[in-house]
Amino acid sequence: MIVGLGTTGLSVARYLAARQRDFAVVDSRKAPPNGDDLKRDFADVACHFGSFNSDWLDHAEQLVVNPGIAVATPEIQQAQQAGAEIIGDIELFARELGKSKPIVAITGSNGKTTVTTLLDLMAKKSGVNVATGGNIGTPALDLLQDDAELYVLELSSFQLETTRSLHTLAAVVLNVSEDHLDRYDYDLEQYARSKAQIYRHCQHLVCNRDDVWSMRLADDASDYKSTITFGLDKPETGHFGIDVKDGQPWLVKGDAFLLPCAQVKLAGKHNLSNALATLALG
Ligand code: UMA
Repeated sequence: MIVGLGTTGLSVARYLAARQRDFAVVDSRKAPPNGDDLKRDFADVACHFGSFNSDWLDHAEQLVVNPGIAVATPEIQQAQQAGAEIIGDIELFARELGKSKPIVAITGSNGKTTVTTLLDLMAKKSGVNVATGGNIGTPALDLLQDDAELYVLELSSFQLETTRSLHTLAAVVLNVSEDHLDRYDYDLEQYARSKAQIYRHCQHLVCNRDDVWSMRLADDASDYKSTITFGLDKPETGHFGIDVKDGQPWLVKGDAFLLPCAQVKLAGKHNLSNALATLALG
């Protein structure tokens, strides 16, 4: 059962249809975004618009919930109690790819689109056939058509809430600040913990020395190969930061000087941090 259409729900419909899986769609809006596309491309698929049809949800085996809909929604909770598995589109993506391709995942309250875009450009400049999407625009499942060498995903806390099996080569929680707290009972800890999912099956954790939550969530992770940190101070060997040469600040890795900060074309200290995060992921 696809719960909530939008761009995500439509990508899930395409994915399931391509694999000859049976599905239906519910959306609590009478005229949901992409409703016409669904009816045009999947004329035979059962859909119910205007409410979360509990009759349908309670009989579903699996709900693929749109990130715009809280899992705490009573009808979804009731379906879970009736035995339905609750997942999201990123979980389907993760189950499809398994460990077959390298995936880099990026989350954080601020800067995730910048870091995702920079990493995408960095991979392209290096000649890597990269597919980039997720919260940034192209829904993750649509990226599978590209058969890329590398997948780069921007993930929101909403997407991470319904993801359990994503195996990443590298992942980062850039920072955690008060955002979207209405979906987390105004509890920062609960919001931060949803982001920690990104480190669950990650080989190389990247975390931000200047952000308490990023460091704490990485500390709590288990089963990984390495941790690489970034921050705006002078780093230890193997980590990323800023050091001074001839009176000028540079982006550095350990004691290797990489690029004068003045040459970073994005303005602001936060973008030096974003550039360092990208280098660490790269
Ligand atoms: N719906 C219901 N009942 C509800 C709420 C929503 O039925 O109570 C339905 C709506 O009618 C709609 C669907 O659920 O059909 C939700 O549509 P949407 O536009 O919110 O979602 P999508 O188009 O699928 O877009 C989502 C992300 N949106 C959210 O997480 C809110 C997009 O991130 C993302 O680009 C897209 O998937 C592809 O992966 C946008 C965003 O604002 C940019 N993200 C937040 C952020 O960056 O802060 C998290």
